[in-house]
Amino acid sequence: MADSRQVEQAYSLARERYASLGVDASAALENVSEISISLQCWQGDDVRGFEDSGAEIGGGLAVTGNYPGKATTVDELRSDLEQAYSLIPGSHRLNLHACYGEFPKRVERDQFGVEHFQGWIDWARHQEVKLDFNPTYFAHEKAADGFTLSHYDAGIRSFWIDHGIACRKIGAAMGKAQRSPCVTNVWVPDGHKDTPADRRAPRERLAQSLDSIFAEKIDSLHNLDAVECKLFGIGSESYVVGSHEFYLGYAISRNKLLCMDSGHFHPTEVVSDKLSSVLMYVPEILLHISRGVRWDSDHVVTLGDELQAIAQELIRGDYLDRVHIGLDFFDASINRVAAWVIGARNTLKALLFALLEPTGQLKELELDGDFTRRLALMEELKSMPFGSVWDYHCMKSGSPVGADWLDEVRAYEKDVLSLR
Ligand code: RNT
Ligand code: ZN
Repeated sequence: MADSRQVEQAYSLARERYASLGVDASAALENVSEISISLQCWQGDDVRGFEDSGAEIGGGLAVTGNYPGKATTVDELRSDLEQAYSLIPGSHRLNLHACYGEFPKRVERDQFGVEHFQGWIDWARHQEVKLDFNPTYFAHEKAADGFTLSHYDAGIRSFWIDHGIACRKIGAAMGKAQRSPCVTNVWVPDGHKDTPADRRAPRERLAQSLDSIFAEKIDSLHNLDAVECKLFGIGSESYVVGSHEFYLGYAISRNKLLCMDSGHFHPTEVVSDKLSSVLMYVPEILLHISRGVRWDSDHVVTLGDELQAIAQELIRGDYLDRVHIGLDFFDASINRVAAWVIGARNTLKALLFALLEPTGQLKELELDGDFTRRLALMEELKSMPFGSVWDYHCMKSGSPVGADWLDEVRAYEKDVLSLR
């Protein structure tokens, strides 16, 4: 267990060091406490959901690993989430997928209603967690050939359009109940494994389908629509209908949020560099913080260069009020609760680190043309006593300090997960 006196002392020294750079560490702590991260429900059960459709996950989403203890019921998933939230400083959101509704019997996706999510809405109110939402366009026989909203068959398209319409209404009901807009994010797997003969028609159909889904005006205090692009998926290596250019254009022309997943671009392309461009033209952004490894986009988020760069952009550009931060990874090879905690704590660490930067000073150096000092200072910042500020933040937020959280996950594993 961390010694609270030591944590306090280390913080007080760190605060002085930051003050000498003109950085107010306690203001940074206040700011980071205000940031909510939307935890992806699907990390808890390997993207299975409770729908019992019998279909394989598909859509190019692949979860590997068979670590014991995954949630198989809604109560288990909620209990795992509660455990995760208790180990992450601050108050955070939950990103639900439509296939995680509570269905008394098989309900078709175009028939999903608020009643199937009332249990989640009640749980969320009780937990003081706010909800975000996603229609589920995969793991279904009508998505088995890899196409949904851009399908050539009008009947299949209209089924998926109706699913999208139903989900927007559910999102709006969540947003209304929680007095905070629910971000409802559309991601479709549509694409071709091999070179298509027609790249144009599916894109035109996707835009039309989306227009039909978004036709009804919904109060933005209740629901915000986001659309998520992707470069390629497993099985859609040659062509993804909803590419970055497609959705960037769509979001700008329809005034929608663009969802940028940090694992959905070319390996040397980075979301951090796109934020300030995209935010010139779209009102708000949804981030799916993820970690790409070679061809896979969904590894547990670590505190790496790109995560830090994204956080720095959000702070340097003063974008926090226009950016919704969600996590998107699924790893079944390690303890699933630990995966959430690691990814969420790292995202918060990156944000706190960025908040502890003397941004004004760096920008001045830049204007003065003193790029030498700009680089020197940026590098020196990396060895400032950031960890002491983070530890203090965890302690003050009633969250475990350092790796102490892992002891709690281990105890939970022994008492709960291993009995499943
Ligand atoms: C898939 C997208 C999408 C999904 C979730 C489960 O490549 O990133 O966000 O991960 O909808
Ligand atoms: Zn994503």
